[in-house]
Amino acid sequence: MRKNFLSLIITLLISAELIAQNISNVSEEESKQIKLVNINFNTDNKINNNKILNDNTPPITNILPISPWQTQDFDITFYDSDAESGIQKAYYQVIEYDGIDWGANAKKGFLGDNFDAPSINNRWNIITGNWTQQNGYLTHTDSTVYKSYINTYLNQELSNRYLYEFEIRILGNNKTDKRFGFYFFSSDSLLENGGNGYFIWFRLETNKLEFYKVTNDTFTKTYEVSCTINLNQWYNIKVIHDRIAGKIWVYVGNILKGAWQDPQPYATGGKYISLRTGSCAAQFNQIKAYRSRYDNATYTIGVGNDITKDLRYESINDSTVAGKIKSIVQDNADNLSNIAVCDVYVDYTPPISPSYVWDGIDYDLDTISTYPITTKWGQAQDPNSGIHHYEVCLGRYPGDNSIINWTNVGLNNNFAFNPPNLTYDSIYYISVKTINNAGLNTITSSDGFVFTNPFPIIIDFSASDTLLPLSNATVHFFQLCQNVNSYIWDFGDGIGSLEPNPIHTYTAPGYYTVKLIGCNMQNECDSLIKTNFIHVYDNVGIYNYDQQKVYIYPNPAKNIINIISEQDIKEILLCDIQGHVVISTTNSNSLDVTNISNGIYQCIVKIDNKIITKLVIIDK
Ligand SMILES: [Ca+2]
Ligand SMILES: [Ca+2]
Ligand SMILES: [Ca+2]
Ligand SMILES: [Ca+2]
Repeated sequence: MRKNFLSLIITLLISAELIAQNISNVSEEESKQIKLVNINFNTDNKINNNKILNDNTPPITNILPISPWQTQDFDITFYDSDAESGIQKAYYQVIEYDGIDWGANAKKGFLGDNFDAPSINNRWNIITGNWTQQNGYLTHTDSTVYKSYINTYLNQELSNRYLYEFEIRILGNNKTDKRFGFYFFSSDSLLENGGNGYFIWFRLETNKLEFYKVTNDTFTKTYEVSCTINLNQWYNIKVIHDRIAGKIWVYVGNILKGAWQDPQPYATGGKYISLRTGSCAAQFNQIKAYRSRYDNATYTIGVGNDITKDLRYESINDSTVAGKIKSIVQDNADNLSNIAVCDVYVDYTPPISPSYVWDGIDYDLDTISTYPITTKWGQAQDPNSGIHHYEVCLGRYPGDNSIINWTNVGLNNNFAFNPPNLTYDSIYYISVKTINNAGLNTITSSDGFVFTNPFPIIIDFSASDTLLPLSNATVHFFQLCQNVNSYIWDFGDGIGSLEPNPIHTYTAPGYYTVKLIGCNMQNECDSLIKTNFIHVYDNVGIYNYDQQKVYIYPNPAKNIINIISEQDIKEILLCDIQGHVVISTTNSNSLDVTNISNGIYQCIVKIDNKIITKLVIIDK
């Protein structure tokens, strides 16, 4: 027995290879599967006389679990097995939930409608009859309509086989003239019989299941078998169509009722399917279309807002599936498996940013000078998968994590950084990464803050006098710094000091630029330069100034000596070295020395009850 079976299989494989080579329009994707199909078709009797006849055990299909959330195209792996006759064909379906209704991407060869929405989905074209959708069913309500039908687009050329499934209940009291049908692989949506294609037809009155082929909208009955359909009873109908081999299988309640093979199949042109009733009211539920696939294979499921994708919609919240992948397989004895289902949650959009990210905990700061660096941000949202956690970092530009790396803070909305020493007067940014439950993230940054020294170095200084006679050119310098504790003075004459408040005596007339460098405990320093800050003049000099703030200029003088005082000048006397008055004036601010000969004179200025004496040089 075993030997016979093995030799049979070898014979089959050889003949199958020859047959497969002769088939045109075999899709690349499933050419391997076509060989198996032909083994089955060409050896039905032989196989039925052998082991496969005894296979009444359904095959098994499973879908390998996937991660809960999908954000992009992903792979799904099917495990299929049949211990008796082996897998003949495997099928899968991808359906999607748009937030209102379940459906599928018909361009990808999938169909799914549970008829649960409040009204008929616009994927359906009502051609004739009175169709409505209520109580979770698509219903044809009028038993007086002789022909009613509704159709929808479905790309039926992507896989070699399609498996169509729907549930139906015929309503009524008698079977007279009552019938229903299913059209598939139709080339035309408007022609009454679909142009080119196939259909099956159940006649309740005669208890027949009929197979038809349609050519140029003219149908021909090709095959029929007995099949009893009771009134007011739900039936599950499955139709498998192999567009390459031309074979059609019809199951009622998972029992194969009949099969027929078109010797000249339409391999292409399948664009529509249609549900039909004749002279009956009927309820339809859960229509589906599966595509064939390799068994025990991995397939990529497309995810995204694009017509080329299988799953185009995102989950409407974190507990609602966006799609389902289903699998069903057929063994070589035409037993069908149970349907395996895999739920898919979809989120392909990153979270919506927090409304704010603050530098600071109570409001946004633009300068910060103390540690820790705190931050707070608004609640982020993801309408699909929800927020999983936040991460925060500190860096030199938005999104940069070079100062403090991304830190997971769970669902907290605030954080405090204790960074290593930040550089004073540099700008820093806090960034928050919001990660949704699907793993997508959005990075939102603060508008930055400048880190400033809490104890800034400020350099300033003054001097006891800045205009001094050479004979008494001793200056007491005073530091006016803040946050400085060491000093480096440069008096501008090549001499310096480390004293905070040094006293320095200049030894030559001139203008001196004074510089002070101040440093803090961290040896951070700043400096201030006052150019020509100290003026030391020669004693016989030039320009005089006393405690009463009396100025005499120019000095030396040629024609006029001017005296400036904040108080009224009563009298000015000019005396020679011997003390003789050579010229005088009253109630005037100037003295005419045009006629005075060159020399050194004493100028005596009387202000109120005070007398101020200055040396003046007349030099013409
Ligand atoms: Ca089996
Ligand atoms: Ca339903
Ligand atoms: Ca999202
Ligand atoms: Ca800020």
